[in-house]
Amino acid sequence: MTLSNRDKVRNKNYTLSMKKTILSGSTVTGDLTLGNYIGAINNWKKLQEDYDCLYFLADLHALTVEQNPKILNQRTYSFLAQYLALGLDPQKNVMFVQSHIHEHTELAWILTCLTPMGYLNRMTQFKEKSEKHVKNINAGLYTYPVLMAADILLYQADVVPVGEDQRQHLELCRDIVGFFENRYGPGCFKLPEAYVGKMGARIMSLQDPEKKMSKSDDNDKNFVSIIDDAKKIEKKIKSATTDSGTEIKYDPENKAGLANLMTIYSVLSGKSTTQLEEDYVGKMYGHLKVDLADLVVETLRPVKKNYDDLMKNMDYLDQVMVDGADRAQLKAQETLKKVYEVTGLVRHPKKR
Ligand code: ATP
Ligand code: LTN
Repeated sequence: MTLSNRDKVRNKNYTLSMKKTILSGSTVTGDLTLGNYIGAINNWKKLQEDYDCLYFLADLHALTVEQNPKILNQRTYSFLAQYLALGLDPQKNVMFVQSHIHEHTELAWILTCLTPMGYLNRMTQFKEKSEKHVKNINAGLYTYPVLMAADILLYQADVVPVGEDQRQHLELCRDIVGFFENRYGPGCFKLPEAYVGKMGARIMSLQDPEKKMSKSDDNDKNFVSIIDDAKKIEKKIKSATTDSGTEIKYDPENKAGLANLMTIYSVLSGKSTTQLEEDYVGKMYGHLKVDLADLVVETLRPVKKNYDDLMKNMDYLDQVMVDGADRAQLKAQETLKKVYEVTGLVRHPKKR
């Protein structure tokens, strides 16, 4: 499969589009979970109709924790197939792999030199990840949000749809624009806004509803991966931790586990949590779990089928990567050129 002529024309006009630009990505670790789907990719899908969207695979960010090289390589293809299987359209969106665009790391370095360590010290994700990976607290884990800022600023993104956990990184990105402009003046970057969905911005772990569902969790009972088989999904949802009460009521403070299941149910079914409370009057938690398991299995069944088909077509995945990288790089080069000019770095004479 290749891109249509219509799309090639669109690519050419890419930088002339009047639409706002959306950019987001996901670290290439584990497999995408219901949390990633509900908190992020479901929103990306809705936005692809009305914005110029760039969705990428953050493989460089994955290196901040130890990776098996062979698995990282395979997982990058698997992630692209998961994005596509979830309904992201490579004709409507620019989909690419972060490490294919060297401008990300170049801009990240320039921004690193402007970012005070005090700001990085405040990042809660760094604190959490360094507690989890005590034997590998590397400088990349620390400067992770600066690379993330470079990802966003290179493409002049207006809006960045993320889950709640990334809001702090977005705020830092906006601060970094300020540091840059104080030193070099305005004109290189847009100030991006975070877009955090109203519902499901923080899906919690199934066994420990006090912490967020995370795809790199060591205990796989804590998450449902979007490519888990039906049996696994049923088992994980039915064994999710809930309190010892019986009334089905949406109460995140006192019934965190149940509220989490109801949030998942609500987003996937389109019913409000109040509607769910009414539907389940007089019923037990077990009833809700059985229905939710069915809903999740049915929602993910076509995703898994698409995913399996895509993984048999590596040439197509390569093609999507190449097209995405070509389109992304045009924009990235434009921004980096401006940055080189204002910072006083001499552009390679043949690349001016
Ligand atoms: P890791 O375990 O490797 O840190 P993760 O599951 O936290 O991975 P990311 O790659 O960091 O996932 O995030 C991809 C996107 O999914 C981000 O926009 C993030 O905010 C969102 N996201 C991640 N976890 C959740 C969650 N539990 N609920 C809602 N959104 C989430
Ligand atoms: N850190 C993000 C992944 C990510 C990202 C980005 C998201 C890397 N670069 C730029 C939005 C914009 C995460 O979700 N863990």
